[in-house]
Amino acid sequence: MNELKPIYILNGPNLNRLGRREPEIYGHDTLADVEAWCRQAAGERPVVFHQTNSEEKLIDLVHAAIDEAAGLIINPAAFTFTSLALLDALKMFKGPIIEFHISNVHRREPIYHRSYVSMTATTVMAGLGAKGYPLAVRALELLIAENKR
Ligand code: DHK
Repeated sequence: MNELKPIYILNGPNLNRLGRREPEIYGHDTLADVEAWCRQAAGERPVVFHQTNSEEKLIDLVHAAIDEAAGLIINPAAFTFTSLALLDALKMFKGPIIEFHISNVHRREPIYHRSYVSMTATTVMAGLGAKGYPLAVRALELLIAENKR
């Protein structure tokens, strides 16, 4: 019986098209590739991995994480910059939160420069590309071990 609490890895709108969506920005790897890399990086720790284009569903997934996850990696995509409801949900999460972006949002258009999620995230990772996701899993393990929020 695995005693380790799961980590949640949540992805927001349009990331279901990763690999086919603006590959010059987001690359050619798919979300299925990302999920496989994350599960490998997590080792024995269970991973709950989701993508949704719905703000309501993303918030429901954060609520599920509140009740059972040791830590959370979230790429909220466009909801990063628009959703106070998502911010309010994330504030309830007691474990470490890594806000993750494939691209360096700070080097892009100004509309991508103000993140509501950063107001509660433990740390932000941006610009590493899709191959940064497994690095975020390893970083989250460190934050969990340090009981960092
Ligand atoms: C993904 C998106 O879909 C955009 O809305 C963000 C983020 C950037 C990313 O780099 O993963 O602006």
